[in-house]
Amino acid sequence: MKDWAFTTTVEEMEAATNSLLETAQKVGADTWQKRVKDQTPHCGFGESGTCCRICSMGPCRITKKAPRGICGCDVHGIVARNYLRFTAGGAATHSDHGREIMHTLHQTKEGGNYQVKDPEKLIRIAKEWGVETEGKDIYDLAHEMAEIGLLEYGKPFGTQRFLKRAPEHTQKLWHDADIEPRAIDREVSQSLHMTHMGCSSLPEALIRQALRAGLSDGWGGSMMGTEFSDVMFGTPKPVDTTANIGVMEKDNVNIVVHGHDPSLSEMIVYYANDPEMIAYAKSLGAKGITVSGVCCTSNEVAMRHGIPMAGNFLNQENVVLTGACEAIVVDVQCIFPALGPLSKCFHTKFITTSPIARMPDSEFIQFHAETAGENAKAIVKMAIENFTNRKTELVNIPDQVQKARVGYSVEAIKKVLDGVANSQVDEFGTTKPLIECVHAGVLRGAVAMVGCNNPKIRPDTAHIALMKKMLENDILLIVSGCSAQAAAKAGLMDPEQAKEYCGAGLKRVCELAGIPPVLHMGSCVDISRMMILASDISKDWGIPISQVPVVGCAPEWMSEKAVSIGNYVVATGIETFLGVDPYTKGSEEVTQLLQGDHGINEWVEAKFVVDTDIERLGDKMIACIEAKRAALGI
Ligand code: BF8
Ligand code: SF4
Repeated sequence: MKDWAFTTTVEEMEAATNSLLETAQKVGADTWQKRVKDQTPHCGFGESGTCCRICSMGPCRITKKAPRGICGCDVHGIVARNYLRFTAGGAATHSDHGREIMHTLHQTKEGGNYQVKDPEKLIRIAKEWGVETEGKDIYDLAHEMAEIGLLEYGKPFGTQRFLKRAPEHTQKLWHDADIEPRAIDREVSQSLHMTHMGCSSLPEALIRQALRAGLSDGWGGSMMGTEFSDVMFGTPKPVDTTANIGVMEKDNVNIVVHGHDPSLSEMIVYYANDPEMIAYAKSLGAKGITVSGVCCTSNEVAMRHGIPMAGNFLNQENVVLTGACEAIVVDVQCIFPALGPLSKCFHTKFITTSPIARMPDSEFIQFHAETAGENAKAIVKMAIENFTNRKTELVNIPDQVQKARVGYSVEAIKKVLDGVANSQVDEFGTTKPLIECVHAGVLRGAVAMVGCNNPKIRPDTAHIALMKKMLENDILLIVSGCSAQAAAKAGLMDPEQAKEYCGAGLKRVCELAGIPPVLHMGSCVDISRMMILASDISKDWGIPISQVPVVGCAPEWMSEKAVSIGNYVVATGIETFLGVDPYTKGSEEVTQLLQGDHGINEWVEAKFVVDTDIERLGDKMIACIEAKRAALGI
């Protein structure tokens, strides 16, 4: 076994959390750790997906004695319907985030709150979409592209524009399986329609639609979210930052941004750096202003500005429990309603900003693209003025920080890996150096590790254990979402230290390219970046995506978004490994469709592998990568 002495272990992180839980007890605050106990054991029908409440003749629960619901639907129909609804919720959520980004793009103007920071990328996408760019003002082009992008949500005919980015083989599989996503809203609506009482109960049809709805997210809404965020806020490049709870600073005004949409956090970061604001903070006794992040909003601003990452999903209460958080500012998704009452136990302002995520016990400052500057300034000011209300006796910021290098967009990965081999690079670089490393066996393959934390798994243990196992086996990691933050908190993105613990091949690649062995590709909508990378590798290599030694993994997932992601990753031809069951075990038929050799595997050349034993899940991932290598004869 390797010596991972430099890393912050899960045990150390837990000890830090425990010291914060002592404060919680002192102030009488409720925490998720306690609520999990209150909710355990969970409902067995819910867990196996065998409860139906989509009409008021029910709820119907399937047992041996009662094998059908009142309408006659069997367990397979009920489980598959629940699975499709789960997917549709996620596809809607990611895609609506993408839609907000397109609306923001429509508001861009020279000298305005939002501008075009990567005009080359905008022009590149415009050309891809067949939009005339010659002689056009960049803002006219941005607005035109925003309108076209918004039509992807509701256009009456045709399929998603970005599907053309996939290898032809993949496009053909999608076409033949009848899962090419049409308008995004249509796929979500149709999923709800199909699962309405008295519509589909045939598992195969429901699972097919789950793949299609997932694809409308990954190759539609999420991809637009990612690509046009890059256009407005810049395409990420490698940048050094820090991670874990110790990034909060005792003597500074601490503003924590949480959620997903970078439109808000970009503005907060901008005004927190405003000399006028810093001077104001100093006038009230602080040394400065520290913005740090939680969840995917954190990933967005870390990737583009090196803003430190305070923690991931199950750390969101911890930032308030430090007693040093002046404001936690949230936009949408993955925000615990618990933050309202929790913030009331401290001086913390809990500021909600989106009509999509309204919560009790918060201060609502609606964020509009037109007034974003004023809104952000008001929020930063409110946080500064709250500094003097701190209860100093409650302040406890555990001293845990790790260095992390982040910012690996597809563009950045291609660029840095050109340092490893002397391949010919075209205008935007190629994935050939990466392919050469995999071909030669210097790298055995790659794992795209993504997703959340879930109290069903000791937080971060699965992410970190699996990552270590992969690194030791010369398997490169590309990561996003809360998985990325788990890696950063542990120290696995430290480019100096983490490489020491890799297998010899991976270590060499890291040294030559100057990269950490775990590459932070962004937030969860940025899993679309991984799809583009996989497609480019497949095209450059000349083999289908399903033959590339790459697998996906979400070991601690919890949200509907994660299910939608799982569907589009698998549908793109990437075998996907889950450490938490997606509420399908109640139906053998649905389980076989998703996990067997003769279900979705026959349509898209990949399937799900579910194993709640994390050690075994890791072994299966390595075996899958090695089997792909053997099949290629490498
Ligand atoms: O979209 S990984 S807990 S923060 S859902 Fe949420 Fe899961 Fe974190 Fe980002 Ni993704
Ligand atoms: Fe029960 Fe059928 Fe209504 Fe579902 S749709 S609640 S199974 S009667």
